[in-house]
Amino acid sequence: MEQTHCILIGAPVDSGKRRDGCLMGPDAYRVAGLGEQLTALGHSVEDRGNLIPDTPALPDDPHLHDLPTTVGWTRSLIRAAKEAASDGLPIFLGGDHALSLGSVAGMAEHAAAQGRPLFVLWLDAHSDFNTPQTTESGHLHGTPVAYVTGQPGFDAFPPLAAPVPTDRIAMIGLRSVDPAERAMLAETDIALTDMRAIDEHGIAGPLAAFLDKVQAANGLLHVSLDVDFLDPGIAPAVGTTVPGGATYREAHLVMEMLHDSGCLAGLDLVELNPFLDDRGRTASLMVDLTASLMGRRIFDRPTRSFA
Ligand code: NNH
Ligand code: MN
Ligand code: MN
Ligand code: MN
Repeated sequence: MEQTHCILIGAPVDSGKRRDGCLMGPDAYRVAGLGEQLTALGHSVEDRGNLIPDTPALPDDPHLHDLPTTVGWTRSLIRAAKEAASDGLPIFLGGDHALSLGSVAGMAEHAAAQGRPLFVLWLDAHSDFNTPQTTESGHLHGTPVAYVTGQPGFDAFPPLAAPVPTDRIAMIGLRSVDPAERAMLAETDIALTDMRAIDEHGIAGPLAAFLDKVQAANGLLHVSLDVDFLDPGIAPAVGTTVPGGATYREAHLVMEMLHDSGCLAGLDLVELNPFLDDRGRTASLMVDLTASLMGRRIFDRPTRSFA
């Protein structure tokens, strides 16, 4: 099995929405045994501890919740992502999804420096395609995909060195999209797979099609896994539960297919709110999914039924 140098980057971002608690996420993943699981799979693990956000001299924006803190996180995460990506596989331990403004922007810079295209897989109930102008909640965790694709309105944020073209993004698991996001998404070629499509046709098809594209382009793939991609029945520890999410096996299958693709270059584990968890089961599930992504499998060879 291929050995990977996994770099854990704690990013206790809690500024992306009003309800607090995601700042406990990085330690919950550590307590749930993320490092040990990766080591048991034969990988090397380096825990870089928790990042500290920059403190930009920026005024508050009355329409937005805690803009200065999220801009500060974005700056420090872009640096951390670029540093880690040249040393191994960065695994960002969130923190809410505002983390991904920085992690994805930094990974995109890294990929550009390597002369390779960055692709992004967004596993989430939400499309996170609001801009600071369109957001109704003022919650910046609902904006990272708009930022990294270069939509207008992010002037307070670091200028994007390497915008991600929309045809290199796939979203899977959608079931809560705001009207403004829906209108803007209709103008893009982001690949959208909502829960209805998964119910009717399964989750493997759209993922396989996207992975074929990544492989054909010799791309680097960044995966952003929001806890609310999962059904709240198996993953209650998230502030924005939406019924009807991915099942246990759908989620593991996604991870197993991603592993087999060999394209993985970076991972965000976001939106875990340990304060809302039930005896650590959501943190443990996220760790198990990461283990599947990093090569844990039921058998070492494909199995088939007896003819
Ligand atoms: N779309 C909503 C907003 O912008 C909700 C975003 N919440 C999330 N995103 N949890 O993944 O406020
Ligand atoms: Mn807050
Ligand atoms: Mn999200
Ligand atoms: Mn979400």
